[in-house]
Amino acid sequence: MYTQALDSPAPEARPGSSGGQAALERRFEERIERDEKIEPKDWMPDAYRQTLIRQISQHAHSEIVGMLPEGNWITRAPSLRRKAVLIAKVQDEGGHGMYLYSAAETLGIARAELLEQLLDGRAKYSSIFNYPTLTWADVGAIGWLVDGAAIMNQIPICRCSYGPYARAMVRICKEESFHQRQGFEIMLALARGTGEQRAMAQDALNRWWWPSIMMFGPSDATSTHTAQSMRWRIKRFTNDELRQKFIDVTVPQAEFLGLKIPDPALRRDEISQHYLTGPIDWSEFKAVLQGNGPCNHERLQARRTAHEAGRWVREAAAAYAAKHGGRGAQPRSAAHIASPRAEAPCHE
Ligand code: FAQ
Repeated sequence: MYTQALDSPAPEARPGSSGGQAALERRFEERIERDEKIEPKDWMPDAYRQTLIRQISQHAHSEIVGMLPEGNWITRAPSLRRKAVLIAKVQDEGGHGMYLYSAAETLGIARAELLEQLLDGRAKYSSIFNYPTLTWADVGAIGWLVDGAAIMNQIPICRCSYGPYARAMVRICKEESFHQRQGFEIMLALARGTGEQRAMAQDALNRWWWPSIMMFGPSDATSTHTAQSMRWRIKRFTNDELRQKFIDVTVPQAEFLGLKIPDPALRRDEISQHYLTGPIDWSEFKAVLQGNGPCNHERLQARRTAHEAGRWVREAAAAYAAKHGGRGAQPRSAAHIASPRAEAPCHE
């Protein structure tokens, strides 16, 4: 799937040669400086590899867990058209997870190990997916706000220094853009609907606004990884920069919908030309990251149940592969398909 150019280091840069490590590091830094893509078979510092595995796998887990809140509404979509669109969207998110697991695998970690980290609670996934979808308007709010935030964060990752991650992100961003529009269109329909529908849209905005703002991660002052990831050009903007871009784009959209952002302190600063929000409640963010959000338990439980429900598929695929002398006893594609949802409803 990926172009894997062999990086043949100059003789003095070969591991084991005198000064080899330092020369390899220098060469790597120079390539980053020249904005070259680092490919899977190229030499890279272990910390760079580990940072990518961490970020890409958290991203992959987010896509897969992110199927759950909206998947919850497929059977209750208000029309056949809405249902078809929602099925396609949720399926896209599953696809994004698959590309991202593939990209992580190019760094030398097995998908099974990444899934184990998710299922036993060691791995993080985006805080946003630990909130419940209480009404149909939440499906609109997720598309509009959550996919909107995801695009803002992910477009710069198309220029990330690691080739497979950057390339995976190109297609993902195109699909996220469709997702954002379908969400906005749902919100528009509700905002132009009956008083009850408008109230539903407003309620969804009230509940999803702050969690969407928090999706961008901790403030720059407290972010652990931003400085190094910016140096390595994995991240191109800081968490606060992206958060601000999202706020600036989204506030006028809420105005267009005739909805009110749930922040009494929100104001436009004429000097900086930015919308400034009131303080973010980071204690809520921390609680969600520590597993104490409204749906953390249900989300993980749903993934564990689905994984168990898919066991027979993995076993059947492995037996088939062994019988036909195929790719071995553990074919990846069948072993790690995101199985259909079988979850507790998380008060949704
Ligand atoms: N939730 O030092 P930083 C989507 C963790 S996909 C949970 O700032 P970094 C599509 C962070 O991992 C949404 N944990 O870290 C969709 C780190 O923990 P660690 C996911 C968070 O990596 C839409 C610690 O806090 N998108 O929505 C969060 O430099 C609709 C310190 O943070 C991506 O993954 C959080 N919100 O920056 C699907 C994009 N924020 O590892 C379905 C790629 C931070 O030290 C429906 N990822 N943490 O234990 C990134 O851009 C970055 O990883 C950030 C975090 C910006 C998320």
